[in-house]
Amino acid sequence: MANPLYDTLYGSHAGKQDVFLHLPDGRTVTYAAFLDQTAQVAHALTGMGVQAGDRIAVQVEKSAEALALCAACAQAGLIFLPLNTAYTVEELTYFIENSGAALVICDGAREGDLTPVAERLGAKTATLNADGSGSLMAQAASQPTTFETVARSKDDLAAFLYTSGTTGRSKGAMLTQENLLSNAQTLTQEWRFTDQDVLLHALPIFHTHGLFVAINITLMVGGSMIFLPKFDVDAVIAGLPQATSMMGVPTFYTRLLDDPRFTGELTAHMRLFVSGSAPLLADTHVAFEARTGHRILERYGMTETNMNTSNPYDGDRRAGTVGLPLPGVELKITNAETGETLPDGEVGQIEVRGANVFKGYWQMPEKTAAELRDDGFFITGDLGVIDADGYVSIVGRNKDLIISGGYNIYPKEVELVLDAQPGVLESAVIGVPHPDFGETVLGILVAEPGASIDEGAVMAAVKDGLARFKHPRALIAVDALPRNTMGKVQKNVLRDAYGTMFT
Ligand code: MCA
Ligand code: AMP
Repeated sequence: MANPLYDTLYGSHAGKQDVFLHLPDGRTVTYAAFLDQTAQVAHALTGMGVQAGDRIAVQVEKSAEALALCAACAQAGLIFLPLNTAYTVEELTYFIENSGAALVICDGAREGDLTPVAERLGAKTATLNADGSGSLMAQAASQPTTFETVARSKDDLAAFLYTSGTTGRSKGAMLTQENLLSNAQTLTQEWRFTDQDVLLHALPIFHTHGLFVAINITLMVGGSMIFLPKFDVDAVIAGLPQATSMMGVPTFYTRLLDDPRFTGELTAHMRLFVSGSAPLLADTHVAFEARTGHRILERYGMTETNMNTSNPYDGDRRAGTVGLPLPGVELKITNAETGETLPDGEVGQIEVRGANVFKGYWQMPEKTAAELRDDGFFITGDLGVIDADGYVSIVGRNKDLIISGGYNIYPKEVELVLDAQPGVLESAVIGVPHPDFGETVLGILVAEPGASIDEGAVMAAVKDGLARFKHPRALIAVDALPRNTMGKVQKNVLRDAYGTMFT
């Protein structure tokens, strides 16, 4: 029975004794051992009563077992729904409810909080801890090491990834097997990956970058990964001499440049550094080359589209640009009001079309229709320009979004929490430049007439409701928010006023 995602990325490595994962404790996991464990996890999952097409919500730390869980979902035809480990119970409740997840897999530390929520919403729970312990692997351990792969087609859904929206409500982006496979195939070729590659993996595995771009490319070619639990400068510096390639957000590269141990000699074995998820400053690009001799390859993607553009592997990697549309991806710049295509050299909204583009937002037909045109073009919300050589530069955003250290924060979601606090009349949340995270979150508050705002209480409420990376790093009280004649808050005025707070 065919299942393109499983067969291509996983089944093709059956029986191989080559190393797939190098783990921080010195252990290695071969492809054969990984696939045995994948089959056991698939049995454990189906033993809990889940069926092909069910959503499996997963909030667990990064581990080899977490990867086996992802692979097991592919083998059993389940929809993998990874969730940021920073999300609060309040945030998770929304994702479980909205997705209609049949099973929630979480860290043991979260079990007490999440089990009642899952039960209320009709989902089962199981645990998976950072060290691989927990009820999921306990059930998997006694299962057979082969599992009959569930038949799926390339148009079947493989994953839901939630992305926040301008209204504050997160949307589940539905990704098919074809979306993931086509992009992995393209990137493998464009970036010249082979089974000799050793990818230093320090990204989280609940987002497209760390989960699909990095891991699926490795699986596509049968390469290996130095699989670090998170980005830690010491661990990355220790791993680089054994690695050939690394993918990261700009913060990874600025943190490495801040360390004198990061030198050309240390990176002599490397052939490729990829950056994405947030703008890489041209200064960082230049400093990186001066220090190491390597030119970072910057690419541009989105949760809804996987990767859209990339600087060339062999040609000119231009600082400040995100390169050229990938083969199979059509990209155009349009007028945001009329939707008309603009000539090269003019700034407009970026639209993309291709096998990489998602199938829409789960149970949100209006939002899908607003962003995904009937002809298949997806309106990214990014503003860009194409130069005479076809290179794309992102020059701004047509969406109110902050990207901090590669994590997206939609100001509306934070504003809704701030506005609900006693004494707060209204708020505006803006992103301001930050030396480490690129941008960081600032909350501007206006008090109700005669009221005073208890900042400690406001921050406590924020902490209860929102993941840490969304928290304002400072709150500023003002008498009134600047507004234009239409009454719209002028965030650019606020950004001008407070833009240098952290630099
Ligand atoms: C951690 N904190 C953050 C962030 N990360 N705050 C704001 N922004 C962040 N990104 C919090 C921590 O909880 C901590 O809070 C404090 O900030 C400082 O933590 P620190 O130890 O410095 O952080 P860290 O644990 O080292 O993490 C920073 C990081 C990490 C390594 C940059 O955020 C990261 O791995 N980012 C990658 C995100 C990513 O993969 N994005 C891809 C999205 P406290 O001080 O209270 O303890 S996919 C995507 O965007 C598309 C498809 C694409 O194109 O790729
Ligand atoms: P997400 O919703 O997490 O998938 O984030 C996607 C957004 O990240 C895009 O719409 C862009 O705004 C931004 N992004 C991704 N890669 C880059 C890049 N190389 N340069 C600038 N912005 C980027």
